[in-house]
Amino acid sequence: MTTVHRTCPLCEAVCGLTLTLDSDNRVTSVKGDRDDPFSKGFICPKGASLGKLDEDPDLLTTPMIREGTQWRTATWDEAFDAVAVGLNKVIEEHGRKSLALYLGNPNAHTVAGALYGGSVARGLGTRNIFSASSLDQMPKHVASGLMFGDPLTIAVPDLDRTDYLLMLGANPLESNGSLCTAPNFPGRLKDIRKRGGKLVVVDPRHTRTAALADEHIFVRPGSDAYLLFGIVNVLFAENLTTVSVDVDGLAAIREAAVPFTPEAAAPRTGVPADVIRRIARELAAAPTAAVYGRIGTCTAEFGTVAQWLVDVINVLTGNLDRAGGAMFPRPATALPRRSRPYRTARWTSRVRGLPEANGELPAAALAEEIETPGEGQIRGIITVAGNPVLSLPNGARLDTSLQEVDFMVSVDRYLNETTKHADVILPPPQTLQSSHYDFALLAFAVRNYTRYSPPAVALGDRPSESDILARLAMIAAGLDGDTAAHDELIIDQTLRKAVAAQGSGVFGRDVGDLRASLQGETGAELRLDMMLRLGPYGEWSGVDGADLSLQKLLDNPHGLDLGPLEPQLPDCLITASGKVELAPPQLLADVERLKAGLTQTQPEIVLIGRRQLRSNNSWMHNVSTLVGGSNRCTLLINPADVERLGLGDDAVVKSAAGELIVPLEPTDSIMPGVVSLPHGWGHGASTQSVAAAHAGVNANTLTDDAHVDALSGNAVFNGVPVTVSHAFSVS
Ligand SMILES: Nc1nc2c(c(=O)[nH]1)N[C@H]1C(S)=C(S)[C@@H](COP(=O)(O)OP(=O)(O)OC[C@H]3O[C@@H](n4cnc5c(=O)[nH]c(N)nc54)[C@H](O)[C@@H]3O)O[C@H]1N2
Ligand SMILES: Nc1nc2c(c(=O)[nH]1)N[C@H]1C(S)=C(S)[C@@H](COP(=O)(O)OP(=O)(O)OC[C@H]3O[C@@H](n4cnc5c(=O)[nH]c(N)nc54)[C@H](O)[C@@H]3O)O[C@H]1N2
Ligand code: SF4
Ligand SMILES: [Mo]
Repeated sequence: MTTVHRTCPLCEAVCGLTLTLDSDNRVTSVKGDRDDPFSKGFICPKGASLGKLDEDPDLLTTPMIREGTQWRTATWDEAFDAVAVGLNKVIEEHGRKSLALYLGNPNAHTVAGALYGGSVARGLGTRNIFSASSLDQMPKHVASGLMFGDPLTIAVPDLDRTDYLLMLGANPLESNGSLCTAPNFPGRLKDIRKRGGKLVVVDPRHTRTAALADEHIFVRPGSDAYLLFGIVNVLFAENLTTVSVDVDGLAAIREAAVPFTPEAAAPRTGVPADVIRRIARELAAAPTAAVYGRIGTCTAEFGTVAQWLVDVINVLTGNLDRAGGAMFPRPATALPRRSRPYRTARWTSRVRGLPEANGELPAAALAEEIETPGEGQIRGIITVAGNPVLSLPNGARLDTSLQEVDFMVSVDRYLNETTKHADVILPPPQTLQSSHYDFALLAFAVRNYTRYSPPAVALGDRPSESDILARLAMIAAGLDGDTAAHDELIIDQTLRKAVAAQGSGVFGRDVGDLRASLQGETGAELRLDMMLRLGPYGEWSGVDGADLSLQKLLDNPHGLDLGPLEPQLPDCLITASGKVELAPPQLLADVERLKAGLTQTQPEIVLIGRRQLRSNNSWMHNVSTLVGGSNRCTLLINPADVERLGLGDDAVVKSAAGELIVPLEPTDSIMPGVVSLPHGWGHGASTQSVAAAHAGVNANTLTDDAHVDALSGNAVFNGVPVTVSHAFSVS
């Protein structure tokens, strides 16, 4: 028996886990790590199933090559050779413009995704870069980029100190939180109330999170921007603003808010005017307060405007960048990022002209870019840790269009709805065979914190996922040789920049000496060590007493608390004015569209999504301990709608994009006129035995790739117009 302590890689809560392994390295128990200073022993059913996940017999353990409709196993050399041949053929025939990359959600959790995802993109040399970000939080990046100058400078609610939390479109009791890294999110919410604070939840559904709150406000899907503008309007009208940071554009935002009186916002949002007024007053009066908006507010028609207004309110109530308000984390690996203010739409997608953001094109444009002939038509695609057939709007269309590509490579654990279209599948090792560091998620943590998990189980003769991606990057770029050279190049470039930067803790030092002192058994570890040392707590930071390094993390396997969030303004701003931009022109321009929507007639029934505690987007439905019970693909619907529409057990749901038959789950917890279907299901044709037995349907048959948030190109999953009618025959 051995005991290992690791970070759970399965969601954004980054819980510490304590696992015991038997002599065959099989997991015999998984518990929350009580000595982790951040998660303090918290664990959820998914983390507890980590061992089951690694033992899933349907996991791929060797590369797979498809020959017609048949799959065969292959050696790693064979598989990489096949990738080189396939990619080069596409490049020769159609050029690099015809290549594409799709990076899925787990890239935000893996070391490989953080350190090598960008290398694959650069190696391909194409603008057809897509990721789950434009199905998720791109509105937050764009709004933050325009307000603060950097799309990764994202303010998170200071959960542990706030007196008042207004939370819109998030359900952390199921999701465990997002763009707000907080293990035991449920406990942290309960603590707000215990210390006499107030929690208000805005959601079209009375969720488990809403049930925990002091107040739940039903809102019409897709209307958060109106509600938030209503609050801004009241703050100005009643002279409740207390701006405590340097801002640009105060007069412009005041002016923009004029049409959005509570009375104007009420019919559109379904929230009574007096409630909007009261929430504005409460936010202004609370000793500290934070507004936090997540998926429900992002994946909507006015996602970017809503995300902007969240932080506008945080500024206007004096809560941006102060304890108990909305604050900017300072992660241990933070290195200087950009020198120029953020811009979007530096290029646009070929077919529909959708804007680039963060160097990516909207994933909602992927299918049309594959289908539409002409120069730049996608002919070769790599997917890494993604299942876009189930996660993209109008996924059914992508399912068809992927059959058209000449060559496809997938880096994935499973043969699934997406990877079945690949020519070559390259499987990453088990989670316990992988090292883990949350490069992305610790930048959104509600406390500054760091933890590293080296592999717990030896890799054997399998490559790590970092090696797989580094190799893909080199093949794509047409480079031969050792992947270690790739890491050395990055280390060299980073160190050169650091020694040349005035004010850096290593200014003027010798790059060779610094390189020689780095520790690590892999290129990824060397790079992590470098980032930790150069970062704000590192031994090369120039800060007295700072001594963070990889070795220190290895010596502290339960992780290290780096203290509560601290004010970061104005140092973290990269805006042209050097101030917080309250009224960026692009956002003001979209307000005109928003205004027009105030009086538009609304569809009778709209679809929203939901997340389920024992599920993880599309890919944890093959673990028997997690499926079944409440974890089912059903359509939540208000009983009044069931009666009004004369529905039975199942119903036909139709949208502009497609149609489905789904089992109904009538419940008072959802607003009349709103139905909810979880995404990630639809495993009917799956070769994964458990998932196929709990197939469900693909919610993204109904969502529409034709509609995106205008500013970010983000997919719209919430507020999709549908009709629901009686299903006559059910097979
Ligand atoms: N209707 C609707 N659709 C949605 C959403 C919604 O709310 N409603 N939410 C959207 C959001 S927020 C997101 S993030 C996307 C997610 O969209 P995707 O990222 O496309 O989908 P996932 O289901 O997360 O797929 C993860 C894939 O990675 C594989 N995998 C798991 N771990 C690893 C690993 O360590 N390495 C590798 N290489 N592969 C791994 C899994 O087998 C799976 O195939 O879905 C979006 N789609
Ligand atoms: N167990 C589990 N955890 C997960 C995931 C999972 O699939 N399962 N997925 C992970 C991923 S990829 C992400 S991005 C995060 C997301 O984390 P969350 O943002 O917390 O996502 P959800 O749980 O879907 O909660 C979104 C809520 O928004 C509500 N909503 C829908 N439309 C609207 C609207 O127009 N306005 C408002 N105000 N509310 C609306 C929905 O009813 C729902 O309760 O969760 C992550 N964690
Ligand atoms: S909450 Fe998230 S990080 Fe924590 S154990 Fe569950 S899946 Fe893992
Ligand atoms: Mo997500």
